[in-house]
Amino acid sequence: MNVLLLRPDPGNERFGLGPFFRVEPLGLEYVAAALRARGHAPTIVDLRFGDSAARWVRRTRPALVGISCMHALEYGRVLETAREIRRASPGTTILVGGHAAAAYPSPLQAPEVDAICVDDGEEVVPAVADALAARRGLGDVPALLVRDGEAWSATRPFEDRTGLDSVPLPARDLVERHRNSYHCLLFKPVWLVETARGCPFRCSFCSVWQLYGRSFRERSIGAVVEDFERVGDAIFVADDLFWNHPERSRELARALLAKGIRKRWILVQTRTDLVSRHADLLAEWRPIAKDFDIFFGLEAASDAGLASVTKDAGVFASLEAARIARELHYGVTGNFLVDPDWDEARFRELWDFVAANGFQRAGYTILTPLPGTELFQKLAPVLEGQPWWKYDMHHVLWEPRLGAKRFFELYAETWRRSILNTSGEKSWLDWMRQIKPSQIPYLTRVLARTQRMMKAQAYLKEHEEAQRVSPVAPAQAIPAS
Ligand code: B12
Ligand SMILES: C[S@@+](CC[C@H](N)C(=O)[O-])C[C@H]1O[C@@H](n2cnc3c(N)ncnc32)[C@H](O)[C@@H]1O
Ligand code: SF4
Repeated sequence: MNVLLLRPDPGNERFGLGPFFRVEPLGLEYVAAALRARGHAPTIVDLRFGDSAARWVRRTRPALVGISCMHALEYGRVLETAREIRRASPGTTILVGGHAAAAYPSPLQAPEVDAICVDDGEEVVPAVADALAARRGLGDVPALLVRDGEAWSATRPFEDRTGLDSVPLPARDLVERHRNSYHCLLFKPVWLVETARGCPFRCSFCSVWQLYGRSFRERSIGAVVEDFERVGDAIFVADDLFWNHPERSRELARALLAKGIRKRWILVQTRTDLVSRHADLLAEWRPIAKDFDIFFGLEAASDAGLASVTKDAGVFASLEAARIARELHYGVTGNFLVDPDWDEARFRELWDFVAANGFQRAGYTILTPLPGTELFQKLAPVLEGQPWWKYDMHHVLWEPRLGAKRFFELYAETWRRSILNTSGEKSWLDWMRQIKPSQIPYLTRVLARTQRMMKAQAYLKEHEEAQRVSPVAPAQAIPAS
């Protein structure tokens, strides 16, 4: 059966990581590999590159279209894409899945969607395709919400989480035509690789552990080594918590080294306390890439700030992790949270911490209650009516304590302290010296877009426009704890 898998254009990449991290739809590639293994014929289209969903429907004549919804900010665009497909091919079954769809499916329960996958896709999507091919209903396929007219019903959940080795390698060939467009700042093209899925920690703002029930699953060493061998020399590792299992990570490093695998660049995400306890493990991994960056959830400038988001690690771990990583010549990058509840002193505390500890390579996100989290549930009455496109961590969803104008002035000032500010510590010329001349136009475009994050007016303009349609609740509406 022909199956069309779509990665929609999120439509809101004006702030945040979107413009300078554009990576392949790896989830769809695993789903496609699973479909092939069952004899189906998948096509993947990345709509961020201007393709039209309707044109691909006419071209591939699919019986099933799968649309991925990874981020909450994409709900609106996913529904628009579903409507476009429905118009182009009314008889095609439309299935939606991905992180945000599974974590909080209700915004997608609309007439233009036929089913929503509320778990991983490797087992579910082939089972949907098999059921459609056999003209059976979807009631026997696990982990779905299925629409019947206006009513939605849930099918049985999985008894066990899908083992990652059930689909050892993703169908990367299906996105190869986009390869030269996938990039992460200085590196282009890049490949996205997954070695493990999930996280056992419990940070209050994070949707990952809440979706996966704090589980952590690993791919076998053999599968990861093979994937590393097949991809190019710049790798973004998708895992939320790299090095989580030190023995397995050590074994993986040794297996990669034994095969002679070396990369130009690797980026991994991990926790500060993990790194602060495992300097030896970082030493074993270091030779695998010429440039090796770590993205830490630094979150806050004080132990109290970290405790308030249940980070279960203190500032000492942040400083130790940075020290160890720098000594081993890793690039230390990370992210801090900015809370709309802050007063001026909290901003200054963060600026001082960043300056004192050299964290200029960090980014800053506005604390956002993500759908599917307890925080979202708690704040549901305050959030009512806020449009999903604002869930990009650079908009406010209720009135900040300092008022929107002052808050965004201080937020923009915070971003001006990052190395992405081309009028700051690292100039445009410093950036250009790091790349090949042929990449100058691309990096110039990306950096130019990024400068919006340093301008209070850019945030305020969007905030005021949104206020006219969906005003935010006052700061006093936020529950005290
Ligand atoms: C890679 C990634 C990105 C990439 C984009 C990747 C892409 N191709 O589009 C980049 C770096 C650009 C990015 C940006 C952002 N991201 Co992001 N991202 C991730 C990350 C780390 C990995 C996703 C991944 O590829 N996993 C591996 C694959 C194999 O798994 P998967 O995608 O989940 O796919 C499986 C299932 O979901 C399902 N599935 C997937 N698609 C489909 C489709 C159908 C039809 C079906 C049935 C099933 C299905 O099957 C797959 C196999 O089981 C996740 C973390 C996570 N755990 O999800 C965060 C994550 C999704 N991102 C997040 C955030 C917050 C952001 C940003 C807002 C960050 C920022 N500061 O700006 C921006 C938003 C960008 C934008 N404007 O669109 C949050 C999402 C929060 C939310 N609920 O909205 C996450 C969960 C990270 C976190 N810890 O908070 N991101
Ligand atoms: C850097 S990675 C985390 C790496 C690693 N798992 C850790 O926790 O250290 C993801 C970061 O995105 C930011 N983030 C995730 N969910 C968020 C939310 N709901 N609001 C604001 N920022 C968020 C946090 O700073 C989080 O650390
Ligand atoms: S922020 Fe990081 S450590 Fe915390 S729960 Fe999410 S993935 Fe795990």
